[in-house]
Amino acid sequence: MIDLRSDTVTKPTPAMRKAMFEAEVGDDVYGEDPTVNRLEADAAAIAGKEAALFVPTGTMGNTIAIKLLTEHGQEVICDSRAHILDYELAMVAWFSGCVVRAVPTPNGILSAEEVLRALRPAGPHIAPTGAVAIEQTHNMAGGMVYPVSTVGEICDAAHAKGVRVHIDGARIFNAAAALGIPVQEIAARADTVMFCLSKALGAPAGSILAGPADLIAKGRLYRKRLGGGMRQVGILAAAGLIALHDSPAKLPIDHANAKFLAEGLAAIPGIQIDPAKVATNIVVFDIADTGLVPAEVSAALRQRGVLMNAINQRCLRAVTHYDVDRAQCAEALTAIRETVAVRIAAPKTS
Ligand code: TLP
Repeated sequence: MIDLRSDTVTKPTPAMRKAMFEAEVGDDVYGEDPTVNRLEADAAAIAGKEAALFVPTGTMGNTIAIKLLTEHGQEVICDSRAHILDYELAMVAWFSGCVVRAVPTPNGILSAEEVLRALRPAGPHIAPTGAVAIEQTHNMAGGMVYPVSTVGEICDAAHAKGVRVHIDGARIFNAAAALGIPVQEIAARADTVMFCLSKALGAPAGSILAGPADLIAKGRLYRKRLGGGMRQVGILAAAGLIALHDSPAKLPIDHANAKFLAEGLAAIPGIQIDPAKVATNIVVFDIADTGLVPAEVSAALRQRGVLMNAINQRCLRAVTHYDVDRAQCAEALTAIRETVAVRIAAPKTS
């Protein structure tokens, strides 16, 4: 199978498996797992924040961040296709008692002006804004990257109104690779940042939430409350350390493969995609003009050994990662080309 459904499907590398086998461990709920402690210290330094917390998933990291930055009965501003809105089981409402103020954007990237327009002060009828969340890179918008200046402008605008900013940086290392700058430069003015070790960086599980020491200390308690106190989890942190230190340098290969896929897709009749906009490892393409629906194409591709998810009524998403090489991307392109061509060639029955 050529699995382009997500970079979450990456398998741990031999180096990760070896490190997991040899990991020194302790009870992390007592703060006694030396490997977790090392991972959290290194992650905080890389994020440029005072402290970091190892959490099982990106969803838990985002959930804790929103809880830390808001009070019950507030609003959280994000763009209308944000992961925290569409794919985290309404955690903003469930754990933090807030509602989302979704701002539609053409490409997933908010501007400071849009954030300022959406910000709501307290009033007799109004739930005030508690936090702003931005997604770097933006998943459903095709791995779009926020320019670092825009991140800074949004943070400054929000802070001027007393509102804090969280970065859902599940793929912030992809953004850093695309921008050619360190992660800490992207996250510098945000209050909290979450990033995943388990996606393109390849760890089997685990994410990081980084921010000021007092918030992260409180976040540790929320993690426990959510059932995320994981005991001898240095086994996973050992893989996380390799993900953190060794994997980022390899991301440009995934990005080049995504660009290759996008260019190949753009040449297929009926498929809409602008390869110039593909800057990281996510390729979202529109197949509406082929007359097929994405779920059908996804099912047909599966028959040919290629896995890709339909993400709405028009689009499929392909995500490149280190377990899919250039030759497999070329095979995937052939499979798509032939799947779509069969339909275009077939006479319409209705
Ligand atoms: N994204 C997954 C699916 O949930 C859609 C994927 O395959 O891309 N923030 C962003 C921007 C994400 O893309 C994801 C996962 C998360 C948070 C949540 O991470 P996990 O899966 O570790 O909870």
